[in-house]
Amino acid sequence: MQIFRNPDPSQWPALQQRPLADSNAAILARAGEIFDDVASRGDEALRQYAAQLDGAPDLASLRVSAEELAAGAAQVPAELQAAIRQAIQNITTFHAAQRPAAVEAEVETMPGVRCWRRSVAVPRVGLYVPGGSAPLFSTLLMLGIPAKLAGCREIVLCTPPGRGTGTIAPAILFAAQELGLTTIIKAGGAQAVAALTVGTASVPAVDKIFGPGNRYVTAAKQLAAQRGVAIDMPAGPSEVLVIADASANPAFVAADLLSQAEHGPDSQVVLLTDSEAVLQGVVAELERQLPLLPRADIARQALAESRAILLTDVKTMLAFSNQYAPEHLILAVAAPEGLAADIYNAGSVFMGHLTPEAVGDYASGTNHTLPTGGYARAYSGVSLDSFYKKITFQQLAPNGLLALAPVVEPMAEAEGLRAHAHAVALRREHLIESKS
Ligand code: HSO
Ligand code: ZN
Repeated sequence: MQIFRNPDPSQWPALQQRPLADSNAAILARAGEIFDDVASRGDEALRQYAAQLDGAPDLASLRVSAEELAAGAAQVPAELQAAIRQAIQNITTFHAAQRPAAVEAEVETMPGVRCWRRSVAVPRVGLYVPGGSAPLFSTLLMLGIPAKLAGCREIVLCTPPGRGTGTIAPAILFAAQELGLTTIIKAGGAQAVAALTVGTASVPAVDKIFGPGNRYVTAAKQLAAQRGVAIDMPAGPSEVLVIADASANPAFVAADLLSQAEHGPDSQVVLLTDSEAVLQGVVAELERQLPLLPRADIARQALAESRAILLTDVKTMLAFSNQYAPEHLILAVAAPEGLAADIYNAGSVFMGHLTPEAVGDYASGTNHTLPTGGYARAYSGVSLDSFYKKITFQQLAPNGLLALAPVVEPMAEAEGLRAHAHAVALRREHLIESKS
């Protein structure tokens, strides 16, 4: 880690820089080519990319069959099955508590003018779950559970076929089976996002696309958004910021930093502490724990770009953190409850010494699809809300129309929109005539 001691606030922005995503233009251009190809050749293009990019030639079908789903799911060891079931239960419990009222309280804005709002599930959603070196079946839980709870009519899961095998990781299939997802497509990368956007013979088009992915997936989601398909949020490399006071356990803090670092070489890890002893303890623990990890190479690259910063006190650390707006914020302090109210930029917060980020990544109940890259300044993580939209309704009684006419008519005239004024005036006159 790079170490800084009491940097002047004028230096903070430089210390808060995320690793730069290089050559976004080239990636966007390539994603655009793939997009157009899938739009014109459909399934044929998906098969070709599966062979070319995923190393999965000769896919019998792009869809996972019911037999394949059952057989794959059955391969998951009993202990992991039980763990996944418990995680599903916790995530379901937390997200079910977010259920909005189907119809919100009706409001009478003026006598005879009633307005209300309904929460309606996004009808068709696409869930993207990355494969690759570590198939993150936990991400399927984080997306699939709220999609099911919201009552989306069609849920399409896309995940890349395995290299050489063309199969999907058993844990992903087991999670899909537990959630009752049946439309599972063997497609990854930009081509999967393109297929969800335009639709192919095997892949239904959807209204909103969720899920993390590599830079091609992220670029393709931008292209999907340009074509009118909604996306969950702009995605970037994962990140954690830890605030540690003198009460922190350096081994715990190092383990938390490493759990972020092992995600990818571009993961961002930031340690803030007001204790020189904790700073040195964490650095020593990182050196001890790092070589023990199977993904040590990845974690080492991420750590090389990461920062440990000594600051004077908790208030200063919080100010730094709010400016940085971390995806994950761990409060490794004696009394985290006192700090919660002062946090205004963060994706998800982990309170106290016994609450590692890893529990939220898998099973505490909160969602792990969170805003990165500073987007926590204005975006929330995925939640049940992400799978709903709100439709507003209004209905006027005669007295309502008569009350609104003298409001709307002059406004419409002032905007030069005579037809608007007329639509109200006609009804007003009709009411007055029918009364007399
Ligand atoms: N920390 C990741 C989520 C994850 N961790 C999945 C383990 N598996 C982004 O929030
Ligand atoms: Zn994680």
